[in-house]
Amino acid sequence: MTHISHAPLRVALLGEFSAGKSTLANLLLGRTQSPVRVTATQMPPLWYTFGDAAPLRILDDDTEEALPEDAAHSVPVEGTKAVKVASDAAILARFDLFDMPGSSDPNMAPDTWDRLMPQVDIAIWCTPATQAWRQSEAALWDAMPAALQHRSMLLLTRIDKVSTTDRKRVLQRVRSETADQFRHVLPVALLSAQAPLEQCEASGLSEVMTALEDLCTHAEPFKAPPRQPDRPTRDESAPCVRPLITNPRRVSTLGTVPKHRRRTTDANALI
Ligand SMILES: Nc1nc2c(ncn2[C@@H]2O[C@H](COP(=O)(O)OP(=O)(O)O)[C@@H](O)[C@H]2O)c(=O)[nH]1
Ligand SMILES: [Mg+2]
Repeated sequence: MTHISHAPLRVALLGEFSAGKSTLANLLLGRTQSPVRVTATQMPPLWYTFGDAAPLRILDDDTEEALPEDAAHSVPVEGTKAVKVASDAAILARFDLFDMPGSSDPNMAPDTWDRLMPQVDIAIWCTPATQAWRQSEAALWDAMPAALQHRSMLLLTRIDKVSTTDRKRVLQRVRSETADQFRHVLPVALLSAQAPLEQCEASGLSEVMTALEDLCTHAEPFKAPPRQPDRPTRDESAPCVRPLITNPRRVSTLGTVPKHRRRTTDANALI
């Protein structure tokens, strides 16, 4: 029996289809492990954890099935709670990472989120800046426990697709609408983050990493995690004191979200 509850911290990437979750997962992992897709596809949650074990399919009843090395991305969604992929990516020494299916994905089993969300310590919600924070997203996030909301951040991805003049406006609107529901609300251009250094500087990823560090520092795991004998290399005694990235390009002080709260409908959610 496997319970997805043993990691010191569990970070979930949430949001609707094509919001940039898998792109961000790959940036955090420092390698392409999550499939980045332009069309809707059925994917169970991908659970990245530190180690070198073979991939596992975690079934709905928590039993495990070993998978061939190359089969992690071709597992049927039906009956699958998550696919657990071990990796030696540095970031996984700090937390386990869940690349979740899109919240709007009609192929996603309705209880996929219900089963995993209670075991998530930190959420990073990705919303495309071009149609940021739709009513469907707000409704889902409203239903999340306040404790999780306060340990989470909202990323306005695809900020590169918004004109410079509109960026401030969309950021202000979303910060206002989500007041007190996220600890950080930040814009990011995830594709630029893969580009040469000058564009990386402008991508916003450095601020995202600083905010993630802050979330890790302030987040206490929901449940005291028992030590896992099969994971001896993770420093579980001090999971949040080392920097998330060894060479952050820029560190900034993050503003607080405004107290005022306003809600718009999908119709006027565009910038
Ligand atoms: N221009 C731009 N494209 C992005 C950004 N983030 C993701 N994309 C693209 O959006 C598409 C969907 O990304 P993906 O990570 O698969 O989204 P997911 O469905 O949320 O996992 C891919 O073609 C990405 O290259 C961004 O910040 N800017
Ligand atoms: Mg994806």
